[in-house]
Amino acid sequence: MYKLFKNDSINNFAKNLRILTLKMIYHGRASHIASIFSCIEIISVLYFNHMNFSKKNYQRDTRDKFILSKGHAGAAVYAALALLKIIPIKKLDTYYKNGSVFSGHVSHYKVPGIEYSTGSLGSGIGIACGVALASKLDKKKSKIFTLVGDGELNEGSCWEALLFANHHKLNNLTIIIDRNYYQSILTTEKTLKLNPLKQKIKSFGLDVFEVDGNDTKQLKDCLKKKTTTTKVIIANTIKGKGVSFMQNNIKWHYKNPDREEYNLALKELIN
Ligand SMILES: Cc1ncc(C[n+]2csc(CCOP(=O)(O)OP(=O)(O)O)c2C)c(N)n1
Repeated sequence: MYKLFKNDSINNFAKNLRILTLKMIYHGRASHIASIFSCIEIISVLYFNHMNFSKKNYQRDTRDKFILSKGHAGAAVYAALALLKIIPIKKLDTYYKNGSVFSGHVSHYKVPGIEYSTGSLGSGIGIACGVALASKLDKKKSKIFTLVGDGELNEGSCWEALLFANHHKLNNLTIIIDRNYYQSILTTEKTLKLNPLKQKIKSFGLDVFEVDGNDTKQLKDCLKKKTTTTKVIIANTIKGKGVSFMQNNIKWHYKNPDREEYNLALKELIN
């Protein structure tokens, strides 16, 4: 049923993630396809390349941990876990359906490989800080990663977490901001201005980098950099990336594709 690319490179992993998540969203009659497409390269680099996380070690204490703070993009993480063979790919067919464990906002309940349930924006980043501090106190080698939406930064709890991260010099923590400049119904700058974002976060003492967040090479190189405090990566992305009519078109935050839109999108992703 799932005709996919050979899973032998980050770029193919990313292509497969877009195809799988499009199918999940379409068949589940769910939302947030543009939010998912925005961060596909970020999720791909983390799971395919950077994190010490695999089918072999995902239950071990030494694994790296990923907490999706923008929980509405959960389909991308479920699909990544399926590509890593941690969950059966066929099970993705139940996504967002009654009785399924694969809810629209990411959930760890009965889903192996998911660290924490999120969806209430502004919560995952603080949780990631706590996990990183605990890991440091326990002298564990695990690295902790969290992915936050830019609109999510409207939540004050995110800024409290940034203060906490630098106070404890959590250099085992990387915070990636999916900077696509959109939130649910407007741009971030029209809703609650964030710019100059880099300077704001720098002023908290954190090590801030800016990359093209849809470029796997730039993400890989940036993730490798060593820092003495928490690393924050502002990943400039395109909301809806990969499907021409969804890119930077805010209606795709919530809209579910109809059959014609689904077929058009799939055609673009397969070619
Ligand atoms: C506390 C809270 N308020 C509102 C929502 C509803 N909501 C879901 S996604 C979203 C917009 C998020 O925008 P952003 O963080 O920029 O993520 P994007 O989808 O653009 O990647 C909102 C308001 C929520 N999930 N949690």
